[in-house]
Amino acid sequence: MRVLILGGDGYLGWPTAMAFAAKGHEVTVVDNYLRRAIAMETDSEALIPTPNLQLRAEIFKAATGHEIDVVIGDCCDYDLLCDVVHSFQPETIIHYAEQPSAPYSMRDYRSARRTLDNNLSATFNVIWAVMEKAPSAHIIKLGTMGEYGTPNIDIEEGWIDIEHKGRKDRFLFPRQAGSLYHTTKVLDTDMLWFYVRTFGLQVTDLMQGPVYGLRTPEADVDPRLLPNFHYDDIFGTVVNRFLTQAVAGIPLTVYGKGGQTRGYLNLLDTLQCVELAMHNAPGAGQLRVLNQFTEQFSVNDLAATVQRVGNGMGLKVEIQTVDNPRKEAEEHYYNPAHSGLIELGLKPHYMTDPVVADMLETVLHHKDAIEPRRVLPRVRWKS
Ligand code: USQ
Repeated sequence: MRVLILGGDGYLGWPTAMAFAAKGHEVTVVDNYLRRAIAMETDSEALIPTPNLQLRAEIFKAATGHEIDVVIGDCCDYDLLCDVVHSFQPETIIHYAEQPSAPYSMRDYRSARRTLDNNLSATFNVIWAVMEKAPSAHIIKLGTMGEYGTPNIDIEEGWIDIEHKGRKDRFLFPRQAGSLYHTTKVLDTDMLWFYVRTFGLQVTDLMQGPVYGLRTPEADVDPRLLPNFHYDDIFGTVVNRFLTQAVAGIPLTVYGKGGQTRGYLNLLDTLQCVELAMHNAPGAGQLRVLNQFTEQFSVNDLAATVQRVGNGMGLKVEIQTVDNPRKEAEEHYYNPAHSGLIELGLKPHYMTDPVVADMLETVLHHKDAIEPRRVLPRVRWKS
């Protein structure tokens, strides 16, 4: 298949590009290095330096013989995106091209504005580029489980049947996000659903939980092919942060009571899920929503796991309670459905102790590069 990956420099974009190229697909990636720029501006650079996209594509080709075409450009530039879609004629477009950090979106006016403008413009341009240049392309959009928030009822897979005053209808599941970043994903979903039902696009919206991990079979070929791995408060997700803190001897930063529960998944499973979505396109005029995670933990559960495994490896892992910089429920009901991807064939990689130990080993190789000043939260939701 011809696969266009938007946001190909990202934590998910680059491993996806390699995995798909290695399977023989024709892959083009687009990225404007927004995350790298924000990381530099906010002193949040990744633990492991990653070469730029062109260089990584060259290293990958030399090691495996597979090509990845690289376009450096901004998906908010409609002419650029249209040109790429027109000339490449993708059958699948995987849209990761968004500012992915909740804390960055809550930092100040400029960061909020940039998140809103980037995320909504990119999605709007993808929709229009498909309608104008490749109307049968399947858009796979990376959404987030955070769109749903933490309601006091079971979370369904995208849709809910509601009976009201004796009549029934089906609606997108109610969503109440906890950051502006997550809210942009809610708005993306609404916009996609409008264009799907009105103009017959075909879209899969993946509601993904926090992802952890580094290693993929393709990255094992050369360490320069590893995905970017952040441990800072802006781009680092909780598992990657705890692993790095454990290695650096910094007590694990549990925000508030630590009962915040989310659905997590291994990077390897993100790759599987996106591939399953690609091979099971929903058909014209359909918005399919899949909840993309494999197991759920509270922050306290995660801290205990990293502490147990880290101590078993001779690290001295402590846990601290940090005043929660976010506005979120710290103890709550959480029961989201997630059978759709399993039914499509997902074989989960669970967070076993050996998996955690392997990630700690990788981080240990980069221990000297850890900058403790990037660890404690620098952005607060409330003043
Ligand atoms: N947390 C801590 N300590 C930390 C960091 C985080 O207790 O040092 C807590 C947070 O308060 C939150 C939970 O861990 O309750 C998850 O935080 P996170 O930073 O790992 O995840 P989040 O900000 O929600 O965002 C990440 C990705 C985002 C993706 C989302 C999926 O950055 O792109 O959409 O995970 S989800 O969380 O399901 O919305």
